[in-house]
Amino acid sequence: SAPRITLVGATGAVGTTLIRLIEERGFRYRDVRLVASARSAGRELTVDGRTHRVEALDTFDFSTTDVAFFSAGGAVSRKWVPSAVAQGALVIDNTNAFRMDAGTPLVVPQVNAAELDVRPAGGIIANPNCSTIPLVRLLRPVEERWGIRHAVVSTYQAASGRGHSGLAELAEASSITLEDPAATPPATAFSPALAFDVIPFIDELLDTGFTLEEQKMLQESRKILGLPHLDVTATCVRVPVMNGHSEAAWIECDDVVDRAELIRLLAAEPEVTVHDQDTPGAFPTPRTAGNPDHVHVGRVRVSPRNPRGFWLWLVADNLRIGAALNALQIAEALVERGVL
Ligand code: A2P
Ligand code: 11C
Repeated sequence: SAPRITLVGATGAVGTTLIRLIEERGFRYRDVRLVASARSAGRELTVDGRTHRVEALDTFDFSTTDVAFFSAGGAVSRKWVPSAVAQGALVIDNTNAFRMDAGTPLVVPQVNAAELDVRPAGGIIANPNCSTIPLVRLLRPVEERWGIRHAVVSTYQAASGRGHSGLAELAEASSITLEDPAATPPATAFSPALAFDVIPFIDELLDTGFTLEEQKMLQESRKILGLPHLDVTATCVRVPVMNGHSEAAWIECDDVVDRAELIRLLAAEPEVTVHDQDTPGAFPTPRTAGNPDHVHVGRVRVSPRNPRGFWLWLVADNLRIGAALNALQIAEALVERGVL
């Protein structure tokens, strides 16, 4: 019968997106529980037309949960996922807490769904970072057809990657700056303030000089694609966009790439729209891309000087494709396989 599900971080940017997707996709469940911090306990949220009270995580019992979606940040997952697993729940974790653990499958269903054929012994399935997911969905068919020598990526990441507080801070800082361009708006979620600026720094700094966000793109891509030597290097940049991450990628292959074939290949991927397939010069943007459940591609250009390499531009809804939708598609695949 349908699983009993629990959403941890239900009041957050990813959690509320997950609720909408459960409704839109008609995901079947026997029971749904909504969990957040003690601050939100008692708040009422609606799922499929029914009102549910939010429960506090620190007193929550997972023994009647079949699958728990965690999207309340890495620290919350590190603290509470082990006890949820010990109480018998299968956890789909949206954070960076367990992704690179050897026993934890890191899954993008369009790429490595075979990882979902059996229940993982550790009880955790990790959902990759929101910049990694759309990239690997496009790298996979390219790797299979031409082999990838390396990929160089710059990201243009939206405020919603920092959750509700990032969205609120960008809105507030924008209106303060419009009123007075010399003002110093609050800069807590982002530093400096994101309004009318771009910030080449996301997550924490590592000894290598790269940020953790940039390292995630390399390590997670290798793990998901099963290519431990894949060369991906990234610069991750926060831009003053409310929602929707973009990426510019240069991908160099082992063999010469044919643009028409490349476009056909990408367009044939599930839930991918190539904007310059039929309309030359057409491109997606975070606001105009269209179907938020697709990865959007444009500006596909094979280099005339090095036809083994090409550029593309991609846009993907980071709260959906990059987080809640990927997590729900993992759950759907588990149900389809009878694992859940
Ligand atoms: P709350 O709304 O009670 O603070 P966002 O990514 O939009 O910032 O959302 C973060 C989500 O994680 C929210 O649902 C938030 O709940 C939840 N959360 C944050 N800290 C904790 C915590 N210590 N325990 C449980 N849930 C938490
Ligand atoms: C951002 N990518 O845009 C981050 C959010 O590792 O799951 C997700 C962080 C993560 O800020």
